[in-house]
Amino acid sequence: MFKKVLVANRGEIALRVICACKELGIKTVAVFSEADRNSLHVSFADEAVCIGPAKSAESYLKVPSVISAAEITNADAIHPGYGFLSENAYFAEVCEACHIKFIGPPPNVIRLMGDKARALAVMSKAGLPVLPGSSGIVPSVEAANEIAGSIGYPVIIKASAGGGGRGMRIVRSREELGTAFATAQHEADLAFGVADVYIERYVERPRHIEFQVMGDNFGKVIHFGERECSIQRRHQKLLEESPSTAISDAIRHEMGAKVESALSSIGYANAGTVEFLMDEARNFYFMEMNTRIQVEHPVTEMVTGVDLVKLQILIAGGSRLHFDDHLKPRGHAIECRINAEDPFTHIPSPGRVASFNVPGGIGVRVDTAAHTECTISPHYDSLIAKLIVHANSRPEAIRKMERSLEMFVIEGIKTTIPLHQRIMRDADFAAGRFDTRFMERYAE
Ligand code: MV4
Repeated sequence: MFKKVLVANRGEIALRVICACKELGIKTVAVFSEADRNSLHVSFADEAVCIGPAKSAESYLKVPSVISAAEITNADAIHPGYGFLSENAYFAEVCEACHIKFIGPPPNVIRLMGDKARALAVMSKAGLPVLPGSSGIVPSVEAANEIAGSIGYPVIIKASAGGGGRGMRIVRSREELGTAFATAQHEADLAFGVADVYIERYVERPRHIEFQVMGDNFGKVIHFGERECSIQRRHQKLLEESPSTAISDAIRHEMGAKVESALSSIGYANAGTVEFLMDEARNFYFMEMNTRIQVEHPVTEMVTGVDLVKLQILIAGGSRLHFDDHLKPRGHAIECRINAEDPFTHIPSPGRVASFNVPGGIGVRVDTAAHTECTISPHYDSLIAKLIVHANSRPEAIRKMERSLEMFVIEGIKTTIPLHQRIMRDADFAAGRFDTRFMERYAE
């Protein structure tokens, strides 16, 4: 096993990885920017290296600085967390070249999944259901016209280098297609430096359901069930839960088996998430794959009882997956993302946290690196805590979340706590009646 792991991240996820290392008896190295000198991930790591100024591009995103920190401290592996360098295939290659284990999938798999059009084609061939579409990049407006005509309107144009909702265009008629195609290509080029786009049938009111997977380096891939992520706003998830109210044991079993076989056929290893759209008839369509541990991984941990971050480290160190074929989810877990922002305008609210009091009790988990008197920096994303509850049933989990939100006291900055309190009291949410447009009702 590794002797020392460098954690190439900050905030709650850096602390989460440090916790996993401590439990495995592995030493840790934190890296930090000048803005994060007094952060908890720095205090709790065995060693810490300053890698640059506050700006991410000059610190957490800077490959030579992170690699140098690993070399200097003699770390034998790097855990990238989520965001920053976690899905950078080049970074994973540099780690490999420097004989530092990258705790994640192989670089070629990261690169494949980063190319959304290619990922779709490969996953379709590997047996996952996909929407009718261009099956690859659309070279011209003439080709776009022909494809859209044969799929039928509405269609959606997506940037192949995109993901997470950036660079998409919905097209409702033939008349709109020419302009939409040109605009989509232009926006893709501006945002990602690659103009490639693809087309698929547009699903009006989808749910976003994703499967957690883990693969070892011996060809075995296991799924850990699904997460329901439809409660989001502007492509930012607000709340996630597992299991989804829209999935039966039979469907989970069927989709899980498809996901496992598709991923083992491409040599997938380590943690990953396969995202699906579900339409109103409850058909699944593969959308994209994330090749990292995700923000919302704790809901899966709570219902499966598996520490996914420890498992990532063990697998990267050469361990085999040795689970019985079917992990059955136990009870119900919900996660609320507590962001430092105005709950109703979505404007960031960085600053000094005057007081910070976390809820506790049975089935209540708080993943955070915040504390009383800490400062939320405007330089990074606004997530300050994840509040996760686990109970025997969904109604009990909702009640537990309500009381935990009430007992979560954060003063000095605005947070999304009041927004989550409204969702917990929503009759449609309680009934499991929602899709990705659920939050539009709170728009005013
Ligand atoms: C779609 C779609 C409807 N039809 N694709 C948004 C994020 C990006 N990964 C893909 N997205 C969507 N793709 C087709 N063919 C609707 C969305 C979408 C969405 C998806 C998941 C979660 C929230 C969403 C919010 C708006 C649109």
